[in-house]
Amino acid sequence: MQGLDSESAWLASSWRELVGVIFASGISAIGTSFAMYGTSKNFLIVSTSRLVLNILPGSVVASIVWNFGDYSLALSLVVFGIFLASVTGSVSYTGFFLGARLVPSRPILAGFGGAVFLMGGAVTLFTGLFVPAVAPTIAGGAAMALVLRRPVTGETDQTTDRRPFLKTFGAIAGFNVAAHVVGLLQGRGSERPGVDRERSSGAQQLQESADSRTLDVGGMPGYVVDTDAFYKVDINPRPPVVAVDDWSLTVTGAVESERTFGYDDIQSLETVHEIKTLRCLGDSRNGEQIGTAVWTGTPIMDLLAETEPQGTHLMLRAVDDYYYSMPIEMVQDGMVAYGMNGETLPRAHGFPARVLVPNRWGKLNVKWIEEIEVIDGLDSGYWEERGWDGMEPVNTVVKIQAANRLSDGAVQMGGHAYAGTRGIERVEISLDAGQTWSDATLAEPLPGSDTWRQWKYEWQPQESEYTIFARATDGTGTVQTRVRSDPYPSGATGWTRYSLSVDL
Ligand SMILES: Nc1nc2c(c(=O)[nH]1)N[C@H]1C(S)=C(S)[C@@H](COP(=O)(O)O)O[C@H]1N2
Ligand SMILES: [Mo]
Repeated sequence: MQGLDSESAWLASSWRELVGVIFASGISAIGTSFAMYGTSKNFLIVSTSRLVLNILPGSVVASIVWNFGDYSLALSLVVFGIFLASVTGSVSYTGFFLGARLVPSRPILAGFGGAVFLMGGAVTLFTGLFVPAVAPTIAGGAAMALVLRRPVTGETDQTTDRRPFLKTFGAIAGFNVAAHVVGLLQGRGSERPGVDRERSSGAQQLQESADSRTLDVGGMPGYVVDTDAFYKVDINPRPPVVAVDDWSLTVTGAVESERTFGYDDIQSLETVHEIKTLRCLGDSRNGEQIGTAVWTGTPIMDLLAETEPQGTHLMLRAVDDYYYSMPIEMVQDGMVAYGMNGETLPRAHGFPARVLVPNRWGKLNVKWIEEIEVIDGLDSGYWEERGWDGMEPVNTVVKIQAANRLSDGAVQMGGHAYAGTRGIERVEISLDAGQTWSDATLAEPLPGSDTWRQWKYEWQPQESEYTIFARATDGTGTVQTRVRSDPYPSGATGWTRYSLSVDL
């Protein structure tokens, strides 16, 4: 009897119990990690998702980031949460089992030790983070020891048998809720500083000039897009939370003197404001991964000049381990931005600071920048490692972003066209699938050399079904190619097609 007792005291006695124990342990580990690190890069889910993205093939990563990134934050947390809880829970159960088997006289203590040892080792091994692994590991191991400690005998009546078990689970659930509250509060603790009035007034002027050039078309993004509506693409399940006091931007590598700039140092350099468009390399012809904002920051060359760079290229590195290398001349007119649309740069867009690179795809505009290394020769970049291409200037594209019916029965379409610093000279619309073309009305260009251009087109419909094409001519006089290609690997090409049904 005694033998059976002590044996069943450290083993789950049914499948249901086993699953419960595994999840209690796994979730406790995640909860503790969240309480300690919020959504910084040491949070177990963040480091695991990074690890998983590093293992998966590039095309899968792209579709996860582009289809699920940011929008289904909750989903990715739940999916990674369940995955991670079952893995860490299983690992600690195995550790517990082995520990208890090795020292049958003290099964709980030895089991706890085994769980912590195995899970701590696994977490450290997989995430490369030792310190952040310790606390969650202990919490996970403790949860397991707690649940498996319940008195179990073969003879006890089921109902009385279950109570301590439920109590323990209740306590663990309570602990996890508390841990999550602490984690949420943590993120809130690191506030973002505001922007002073003088600085925001420069941005305000650009915003007003954009507003004054806006065409009267309902239902499309602004000539300057609202911050909330601005697309987001990143490799993180949640944007990293960076505290300004802990943050700095260091210029290293082939320089006369390395320099580290704090948040205030960067703000004390020359301030510039610029309207600039960003478009993701993964954006499809009429996709929505494009936007234009007023950016505030300091010219990146000013910052580099202080270090007297000796190399020809840069490697930009970010808090989330994202990186891109590029020739220095590509950032000749680039900036380190800390403001967006007159406000402090939002976390999702790279707070405390991001780099803006003119005329190139969004991927080069590294957010949460923390190191600029001066190097000799081109190294690689995050998406290049995953099979993507596209260090070239952006492709020409026309976005059809609104189709309205006016009170006189006319159809009105509108949108934006973008060709980087080449600019947009003409947008044409075909209502007959590309046989004949008419010019759309263009808005006055935005002030700024790397911006999209707004257009609209109106006509009285004669038919109930239209297959519409839109194409642009860039500032060099080149008509956009009609050859259609997918975003992978070097950006979408071709005329934008749009099917429209009209009630006559
Ligand atoms: N650190 C970091 N920078 C990043 C990314 C990222 O995942 N991490 N994504 C890049 C990509 S692919 C694009 S298209 C742009 C998107 O910028 P946005 O989210 O501000 O629109 O940021 C780029 N900079
Ligand atoms: Mo991108």
